[in-house]
Amino acid sequence: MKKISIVGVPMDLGQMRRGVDMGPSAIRYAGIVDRLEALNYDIEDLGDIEIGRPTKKSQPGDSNLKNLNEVAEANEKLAASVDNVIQNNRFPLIFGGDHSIAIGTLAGVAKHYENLGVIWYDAHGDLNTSDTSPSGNIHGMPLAVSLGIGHEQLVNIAGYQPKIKPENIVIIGARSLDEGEKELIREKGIKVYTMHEIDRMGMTKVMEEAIEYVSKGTDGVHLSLDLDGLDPHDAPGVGTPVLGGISYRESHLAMEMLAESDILTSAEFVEVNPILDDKNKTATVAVALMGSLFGEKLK
Ligand code: B3U
Ligand code: MN
Ligand code: MN
Repeated sequence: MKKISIVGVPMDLGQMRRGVDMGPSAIRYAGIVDRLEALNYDIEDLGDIEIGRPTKKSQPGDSNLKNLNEVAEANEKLAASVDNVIQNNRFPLIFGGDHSIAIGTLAGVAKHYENLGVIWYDAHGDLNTSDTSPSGNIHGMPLAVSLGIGHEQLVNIAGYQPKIKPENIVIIGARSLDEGEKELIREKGIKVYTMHEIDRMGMTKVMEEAIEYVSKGTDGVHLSLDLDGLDPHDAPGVGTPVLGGISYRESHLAMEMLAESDILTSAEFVEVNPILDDKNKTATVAVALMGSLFGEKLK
């Protein structure tokens, strides 16, 4: 796929640390368009989805979910935009924003596939529901929502559900899973490579297996990369850093292996928070990883 459309989602309402709404700007500032154009892609930057500001109505009485209405509304708009990109035969590349935007991305993408594979690169499982969430933050829920589990307002975005199937998902880099998430992983048989497996097997083997796993029986593969999947040393500008993460080097390798496999049909990079960052390091890391993901080579 040589034509890429960029969509920014400047949303920070799926969690409580302000600043992640500036993620799309930071990634653009770090040079993503030039970087991809240098690889001969036809790049179209569609700009940013408009995000509402929270009001008193944001938390309806029946729900503990924070900013539910605004998050749902933004994700409806994002889903429509992503749907349009794919209808135009272009590759959707989405910049967050907090990870709750994956609800809209997947709603727009999964319409086009019977069996969408998903690679979830993250320190967290993002498999909480209103019942299991310790925080009420929707960025801890998008994977569950996309499986059809969660608040109906989120689950039904774009008018259908579920978006994805548990057997088509692989989580990579997990090291902070809540009890309810672990239960769901067991119940649904979701494939997870925690840091334990990455350390034991090495990233090469993990990615070989993961690529094979998500390609089997699927007709498209989405990469959802949460920058907190990386170690906070390499990606400090994230809202919920967790020690002991995937290194910059391992992440490059993972992106290069994905490039070689040529399986991806859409991708998103989320949770870049320039306010918490060290001189735009995390956005720069995101851009470097996208360089590898889209085929940059050293020789
Ligand atoms: N699992 C916790 C924390 C969390 C999830 N995603 C991030 N943090 N980035 C929660 O609030 O659901
Ligand atoms: Mn996440
Ligand atoms: Mn995370």
